[in-house]
Amino acid sequence: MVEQIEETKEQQAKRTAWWREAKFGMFIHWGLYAVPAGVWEGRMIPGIGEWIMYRARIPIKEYERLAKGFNPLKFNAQEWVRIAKEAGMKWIVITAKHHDGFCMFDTKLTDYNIVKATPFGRDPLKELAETCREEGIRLGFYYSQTLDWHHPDGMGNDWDFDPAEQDFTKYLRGYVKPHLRELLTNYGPIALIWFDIGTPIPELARELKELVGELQPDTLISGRIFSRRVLHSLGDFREMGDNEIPDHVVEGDWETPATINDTWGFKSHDHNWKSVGDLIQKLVDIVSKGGNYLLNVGPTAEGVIPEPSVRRLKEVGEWLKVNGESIYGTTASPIGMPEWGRCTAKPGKLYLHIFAWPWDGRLEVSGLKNEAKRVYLLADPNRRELELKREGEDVVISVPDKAPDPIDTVIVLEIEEES
Ligand code: JFZ
Repeated sequence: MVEQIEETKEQQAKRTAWWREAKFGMFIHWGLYAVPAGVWEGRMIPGIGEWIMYRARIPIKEYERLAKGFNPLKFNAQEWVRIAKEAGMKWIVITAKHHDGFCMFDTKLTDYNIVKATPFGRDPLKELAETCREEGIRLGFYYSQTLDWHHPDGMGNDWDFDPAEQDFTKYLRGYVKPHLRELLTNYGPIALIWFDIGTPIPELARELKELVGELQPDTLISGRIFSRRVLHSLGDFREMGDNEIPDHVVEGDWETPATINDTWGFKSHDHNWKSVGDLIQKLVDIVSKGGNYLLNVGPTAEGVIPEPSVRRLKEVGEWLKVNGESIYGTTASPIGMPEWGRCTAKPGKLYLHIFAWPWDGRLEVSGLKNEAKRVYLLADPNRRELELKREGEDVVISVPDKAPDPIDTVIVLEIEEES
């Protein structure tokens, strides 16, 4: 075998550059689980929608029947990509195969796929890949490499199979790897593979990484390729727990995958939508700590992104149209987490994100190491200067009485650059 030449830090940084700048992406969990949408035999099944097969211990033979009723005629790749773009999202990650084992793409390895097993008969990933390319948005595939409740040698299904008789290595080498070959050959350039639930065997995880590198050297790999304890040592970025936002600045490349209600895969009775304010502040919070926000939508079995999600994403996008400069391409806060909100940075500029507007017109900024030069509201096209003065260790900015944007008003503070 040819010796693997380890990538240098610079090479890795080059591959990751777009992702570091992009900050806000769309996760899409879409599969057969959208058909029962959280309800099985008249019972509401607790937990996340895409886990229904597991939670209700649905036998393979019964779950398979869902495919016959899966005909998402309202699926429209252009529409989905438009929703992502209008939200200000820069990349999309969609489930190619989730834990239920159903393939949302055309594959020669199993007939248990959307083209062969459903009346729909189309390959939505192909349509999405083409549209993304036309629209200049990057596309990545989620692929469940460890759990597969449908494959006799995949992990996790102990109600149809006897785990003692399973051969995981055979599954990974004979099924997962050929799948990746298809996904990284038939769909053009793929921005990233979002592996999930760490492969328990390091050697096999390494084989997956090598295969991806061989097929598409620029493709990024999520931190969940390998067990969580060693974090992202094999992936290109670290994956936080679902919806987990760290409480301080975290060095290195990382991402928070997050739900917009309480499920990933569509559930008909989950109406616990996060508010627009919450979504914007979460995005800012994550970016101020150095991370990316991968926010999920769960389309229905008809192929529609639920309207409450669409509406919220549109409003986040409107905020980003005005305030995007303070998000895209920024780095983490150099002044920690101020009481009034959050901070993001670019060379020579701090973006002060005010969540809690000062009642007395005085915004105090502590911990500044560089000299403050001038200050203005990001939303002000005329960039009228606000008054700025030094008070001991702090800088005090005179701000209007009322918050121009009660969710997050961004103030730009220009600072002396370190030479
Ligand atoms: C996984 C999946 O099981 C789930 O269905 C969904 O796709 C989500 C995005 O990822 O769930 C996880 C995996 C890892 C952690 C939490 C949930 N973790 O490391 O905290």
